[in-house]
Amino acid sequence: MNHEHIALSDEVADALSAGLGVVALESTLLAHGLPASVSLDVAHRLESVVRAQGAVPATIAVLGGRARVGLDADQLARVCADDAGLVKLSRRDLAPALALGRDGATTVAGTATLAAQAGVGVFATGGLGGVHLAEPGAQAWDVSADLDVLASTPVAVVCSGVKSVLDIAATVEVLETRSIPVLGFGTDSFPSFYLRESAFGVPWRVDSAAAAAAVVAAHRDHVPGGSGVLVVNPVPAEHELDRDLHDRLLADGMALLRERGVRGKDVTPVLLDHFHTSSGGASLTTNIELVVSNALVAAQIAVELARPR
Ligand code: PSU
Ligand code: MN
Repeated sequence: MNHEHIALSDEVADALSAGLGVVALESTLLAHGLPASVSLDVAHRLESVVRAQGAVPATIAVLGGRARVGLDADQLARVCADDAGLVKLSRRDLAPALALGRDGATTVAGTATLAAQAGVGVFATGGLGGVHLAEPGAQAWDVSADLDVLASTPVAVVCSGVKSVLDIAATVEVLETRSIPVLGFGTDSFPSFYLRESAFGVPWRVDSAAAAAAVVAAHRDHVPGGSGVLVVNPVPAEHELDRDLHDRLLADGMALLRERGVRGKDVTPVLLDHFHTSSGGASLTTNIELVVSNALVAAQIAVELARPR
């Protein structure tokens, strides 16, 4: 496989050759997960949080059929523009977007794929995709490609668990079957994005970035298979969504999906938009703050991994 389809920014290329910590950031959460009114500000905040820890941010997107790892100001603005019309790119969409010269925002699956190819081993996002809830008694077929990609891509992903709109029990089982280490970052509970906890525990807990980095390095060096590692970091307590509001939004959101017959890659953006508009912005603050917190933790882990050991 050649990697000529990937263009690294000078800053990211220099950081990688100097062995500095680099953190991949995804573009789907900017282009499809947040309203355009805030996404460029969030993009800048994420990059500055990473820099403040001494790491280099590498926001990833496909622009004009070229995979970009590290975006300049114009490219970042293009990803966040209201009328950008970027396609949501999972791993399966990369080849069409590259070959057909399209613009697209990469999901966890798409971003992790390109990050690993570029040699970036740490990645921050909001919530990992997972197994969606099925109708009672039915088999759930909407399983995010994020899970399969993480099972076969050597990247450490820092996220706030999976969105509470998913079937968390099923998602946790798939993570176990696919042999993906899950590390609770200062928590014993698997977080559910808007909420710090879920009904499910984590198999391992770490209480520092150094401990998380040691596990990531041990997994990479000693466990065959090339899978990723999931570091789950709960939203800061002061930004957790009110539980009753959350439960109401979730019930309404599921009804909305059924009514409108929403399917496939539209499910997650439609649900997030419903949460953000129906909560009067409360869930938006939660979403932004959890992503910022994950970028901070990812940067600390990347810096630890870059230390000579
Ligand atoms: N985290 C957020 N907002 C988002 C996402 C994560 O705070 O929009 C995106 C990620 O790109 C993730 C995607 O890969 O949601 C999951 O989409 P799906 O369920 O269609 O696989
Ligand atoms: Mn899906």
